[in-house]
Amino acid sequence: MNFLRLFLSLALYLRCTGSSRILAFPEFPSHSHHVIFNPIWRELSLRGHQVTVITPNPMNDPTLSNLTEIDVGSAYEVVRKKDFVKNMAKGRFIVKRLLFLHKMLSDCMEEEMQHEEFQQLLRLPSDHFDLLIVQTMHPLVYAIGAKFKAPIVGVSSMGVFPNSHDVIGNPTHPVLSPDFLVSPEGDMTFFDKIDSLFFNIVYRLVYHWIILPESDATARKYFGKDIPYLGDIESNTSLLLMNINPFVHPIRANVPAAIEVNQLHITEPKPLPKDIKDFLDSSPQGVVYFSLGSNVKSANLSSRTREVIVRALGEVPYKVLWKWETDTLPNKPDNVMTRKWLPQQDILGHPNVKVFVTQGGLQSVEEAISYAVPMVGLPFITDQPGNIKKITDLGMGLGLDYRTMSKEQLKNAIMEVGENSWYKQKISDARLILVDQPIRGVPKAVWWIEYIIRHKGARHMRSPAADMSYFEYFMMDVFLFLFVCFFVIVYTVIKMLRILRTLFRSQKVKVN
Ligand SMILES: *[C@@H]1O[C@H](CO)[C@@H](O)[C@H](O)[C@H]1NC(C)=O
Ligand SMILES: *[C@@H]1O[C@H](CO)[C@@H](O)[C@H](O)[C@H]1NC(C)=O
Ligand SMILES: CC(=O)N[C@H]1CO[C@H](CO)[C@@H](O)[C@@H]1O
Repeated sequence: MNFLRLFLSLALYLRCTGSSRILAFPEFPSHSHHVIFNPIWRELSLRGHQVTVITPNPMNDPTLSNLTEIDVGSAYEVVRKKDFVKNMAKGRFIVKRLLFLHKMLSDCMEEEMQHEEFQQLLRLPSDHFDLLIVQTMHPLVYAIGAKFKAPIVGVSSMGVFPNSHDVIGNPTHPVLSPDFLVSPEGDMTFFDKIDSLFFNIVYRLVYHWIILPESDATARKYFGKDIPYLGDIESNTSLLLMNINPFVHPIRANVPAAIEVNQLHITEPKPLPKDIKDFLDSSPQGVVYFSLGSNVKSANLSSRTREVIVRALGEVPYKVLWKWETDTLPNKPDNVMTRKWLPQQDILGHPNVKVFVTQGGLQSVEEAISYAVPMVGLPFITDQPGNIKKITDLGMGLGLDYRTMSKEQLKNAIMEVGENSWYKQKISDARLILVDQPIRGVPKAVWWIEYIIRHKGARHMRSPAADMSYFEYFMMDVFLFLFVCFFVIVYTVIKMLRILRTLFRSQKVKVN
């Protein structure tokens, strides 16, 4: 029976959904997000769909003849001007961070929507696309749903905010599934629980009273006065595809329309460029691979932090490959080689790489697990501190605070992770679990996207919770009723007892 079902679903996957027209709007100008999304656009186009993507990170691959990319990379300038890393740093008041992100993304998308090619898109007939795919970072993207009448799929390169869970009726329990911006990793203290509950309430107030109405007003500037309310378009979301890693993200309950995928960007290792291959091959004593990802620039570290790192790396008995974004690294030790860009996965796949020093972004962590390279984490923003805490708890590496660490601490952490085989064992075990899945990330995401097209939005799997008010969802009507019943009963019983007592007394008096 199971075998038959497997065969049927495979047959459905192989059977072409036909060639559908898909419009995708992954709006956020951040390289690490598009590393996750681009393989999905590629695969959809290879399967014969006509895919149009409005993206700040186009692949520009001429062999993908069914893929049209509208390059809105100019939005990166908006992010650069806003000092994203500093403004999203942990410790800042959560409402301030949310409003900063809202303003920044709103400005980015206005920049993107003024694009000539975007404007041309709006001249197409409203039934031109069979499916819309949006990144669920900001409600302004739902404006394309005002123009094009088609089912909507939300995608996220990490967890999603409570509003995206709400529109498909996915539970957001503040203790069981705390938000990734709160991210009290592991066991929550009593105050973490209060913090998480507070976030759940405050987020919704900010979203529904400020972010959504403001975005709705902006959308009307570009899409006309008569469009439906943005929140109503968002509420029509058919499916949510979340990039969730089973090790760093908490296990959570999901409704059928919430699909977890991972390893979307993991590829087979490719041959390395010659200079890097020679460097790695000639280092049997081990190599430290150092990269702080694409948002945090190594070259923009404070000079104190940079000096600490340079001196620690100079003292380890390994060679070091450092993703360093300028031409010269001051006081560069002899065992260190720098490059402005490095093919990270292919390097992590090299057997001589012993330790990965990382900022702890989700993609980097997933690559480290996929190639079983233990980590030393120097987290900076958003989900990075939480990811590194998780990695440390699971024994897959160690974490340090880059602001306060000393040269000795960094050196010791690298030596410990490099020499103690326990870390390597732990991450190798994790790797076996990560890759043991019935279907890999990209085919799974594509299967679900085509499912939504085949079943025209798949309303049949919409959770009833998606269309309930908070009042109904939390059964306040039921509790209110029971509460009233309880008081009526208690009141009646007390009254009756009083009457009985009076009767009893009056009888006593008579007897006397
Ligand atoms: C483009 O789509 C057609 C079907 O619409 C398909 O036959 C072809 O293989 C696709 N080509 C590429 C390069 O993806
Ligand atoms: C939501 O979807 C339904 C069914 O597909 C459609 O009739 C309705 O117009 C949509 N509402 C909005 C606000 O887009
Ligand atoms: C390499 C790099 O990103 N350098 C940047 C560091 O930050 C300053 C301003 O904060 C920029 O002007 C540099 O371009």
